[in-house]
Amino acid sequence: MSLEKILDKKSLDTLKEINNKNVEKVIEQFVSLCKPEKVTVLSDNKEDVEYIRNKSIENKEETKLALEGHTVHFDGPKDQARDKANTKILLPKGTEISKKINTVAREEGLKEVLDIMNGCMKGKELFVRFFCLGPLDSKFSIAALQLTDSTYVCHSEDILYRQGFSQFKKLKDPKNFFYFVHSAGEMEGSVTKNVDKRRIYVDLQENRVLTVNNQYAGNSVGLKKLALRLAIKKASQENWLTEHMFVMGIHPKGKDRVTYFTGAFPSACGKTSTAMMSGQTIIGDDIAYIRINEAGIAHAVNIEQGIFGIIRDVNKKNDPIIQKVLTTPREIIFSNVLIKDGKPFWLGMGTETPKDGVNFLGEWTEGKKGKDRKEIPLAHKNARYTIRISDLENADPHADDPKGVPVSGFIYGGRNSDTSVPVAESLSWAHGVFLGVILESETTAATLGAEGKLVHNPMANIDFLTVPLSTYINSHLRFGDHLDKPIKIFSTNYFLKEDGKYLNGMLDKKIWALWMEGRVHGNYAAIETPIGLIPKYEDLEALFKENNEEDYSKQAYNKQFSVRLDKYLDKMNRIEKIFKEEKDIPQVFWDHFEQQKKRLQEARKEHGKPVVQPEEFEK
Ligand code: OXD
Ligand code: MN
Repeated sequence: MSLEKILDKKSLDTLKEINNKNVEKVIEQFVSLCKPEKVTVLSDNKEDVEYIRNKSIENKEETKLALEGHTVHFDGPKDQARDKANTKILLPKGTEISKKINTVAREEGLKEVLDIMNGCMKGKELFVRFFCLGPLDSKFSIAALQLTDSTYVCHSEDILYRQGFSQFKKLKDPKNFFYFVHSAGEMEGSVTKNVDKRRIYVDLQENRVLTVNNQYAGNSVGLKKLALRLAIKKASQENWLTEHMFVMGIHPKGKDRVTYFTGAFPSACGKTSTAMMSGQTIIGDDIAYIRINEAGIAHAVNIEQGIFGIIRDVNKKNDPIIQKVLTTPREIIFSNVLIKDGKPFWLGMGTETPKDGVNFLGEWTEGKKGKDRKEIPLAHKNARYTIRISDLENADPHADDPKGVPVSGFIYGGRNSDTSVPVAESLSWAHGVFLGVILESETTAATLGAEGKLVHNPMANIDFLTVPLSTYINSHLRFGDHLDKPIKIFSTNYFLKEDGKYLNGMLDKKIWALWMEGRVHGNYAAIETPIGLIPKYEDLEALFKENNEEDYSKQAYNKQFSVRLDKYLDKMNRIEKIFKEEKDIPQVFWDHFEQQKKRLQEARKEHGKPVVQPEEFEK
C-alpha cells in the first residue's frame, strides 16, 4: 500500500516533515491491516490539536459540559478498569518472566491479536500522533508514536503527555521510538461492542503495544501503562529505573529547602493524594524514570505532564487544590462520572448529588438496581479526571527540567489493615529493596476483579513487569551500588484499622512525609525494630502540633506503631511461599528475608507476646 494513495496532501506533508521510513512502515502496515476509511497525520500545532478536540465532540466520544473546556467520556459498562487478564507480554517460546505475569508465545499471540485487528477500523478515521515520554531534549526523552481510531485517546494524550513532533524530527536513531496501535473496535453508539475480544499485547521485540476493543485509558492510552511496560524492559537493559512512582517535593515548615521523593503505591492506595499533600509540590503522580547522573546522584522525571486521577472522594476537605481545578473552566476530561444538567458528579464529592442523571450504565435514578440486584452507585468507583499538572497551584517549578530532580527518598506504600506500621525506614538500601519487593496490598476498583483481596505487588509494579522478577530486583540492587549520594527507602501504610475503623486520619500522611524528609537530613533519631526504623513519639508529637495543629496522643502512637510480630511473621510465610516459586531470586533477597524473620522470631521470644510497643524496643 502506498502512503500517497491513503493520505491527503496535508497529512502527507506532515509525515514528510518527520522523514522517518520506520514511522511510514508502521503506518502502512497498520492501515492495510485495520482498514480505516481515512488516515490523518497530525502534528503539534494548535490547529491539529483543535481538530481532535472538535472531532471528539462531533463523533460523540466526548460531550461538552456546562463549564468551558470540560467534557465527559464514558468507557462502556464492561471497560471500567485495567484488564489484567487480557494484557499479555509476547514472549519468544521457552522464555519465562514470572509466575505472576501473563505471557503468551509471541507468534501465537501476534497471530491472535492481528486477526482481531483485521478490519477493526472499518468506517473510522485513524489518527497518527507524535508524543514524548519525559521532558523534551533530555537524556530521559523517549519518542512515542500513537496510532488510534479514538479521539478520546488522542485528546487524553494531548493533556497528559508532552507533544513530540519536534522530538521525532530530531531522532538520531530513526528506529528509536516506542509505538502503540489502538482501536476501540466496532462500536455500538460510542461504546466498544466486542469487549470479549479485548486484547492488550505487549511486543518487547518491536517496542510496541497492540491494543484493541477497549476504551478505558489504562487499556487504551499508549503512553500510560502500555509504555510503562516497554520502558521497564528498556531501563533494565540500560541500567536505569522505570517505576510506577510519583515524584514530589517535600517542603518542611520554616526550613529553606525542598527534598524530592518518589513513591510507589498500588492503584488507589493514596498515591495521588500523597503527591498532592498541602504545602508540598508535585512533579508527577504516576510514572517516573530515574537515572544516575555523572556525579552519582539519582534524578527523576515525570514521564507525563498530566494526571489521570481517581475522582472518587475528591472534595474540598481532602483535595482542595484538585477540587478547585475540577470546578473551574479549563481543559478537563471527566470519565465515568454522573452527568446531570451538564454538570459532573461523583462519589464522595462532599456536596449534594442529584437523584438522577446519566452514568456509565446509561440513565440512572437513585435506588436503581443492576443485574446482580445490587444498587448501582451514582458514578463508578474508578471514575476519573484528566487534567494538566501545570493547572495545579502546587505544581513544582522543576516539573519540566530536562535534568530531572535529585531524589533523596523512595517510598513504598501499601494498603494493609492489620499488619504494617504507618511509616518505617529501611535498615539499608538492600533492605529497602527487600521491603519494596515484599509489598502487599488489598485490591481496589482500579483493576477488574474482586476488591479487598490481599495481593503481593512488588514495588507496586507487578502489573507492568516485562522482565523476570529476579532481573527487576537485581536492577534495583545494582542501582543502589552506583549511587554516590544514597537514597533512603521508606515504607508507608495509611490503612491500618482497629475494629473496622481506620487508625489514621487523611492528613496524617503529611506528618509521615515530613518525618521521612527530616530523616534524610539527619534531623530525627529513630527506634530500631525487627522490621526497620520507626519514628519516636516526641518527634511525631511535635510534627503533628506544628503542621496539623493536632495533639497526637501517646496512646494513638502506641497503637499505630506497635509491631505486630505474629502478623509480620504470617506475612513472611506468605512471602516465602511466593518467592520459592520464582526463579533465580538473588541471594541478597533471601539474606534479608532470613535476617528479618530471625529478628521477628527473636523479638517474639524476648517479649513473649504477639504485639510489642515501640518503646519496648528501646530498652
Ligand atoms: C492508574 C493505575 O490509573 O495504576 O494509575 O491504575
Ligand atoms: Mn498507576
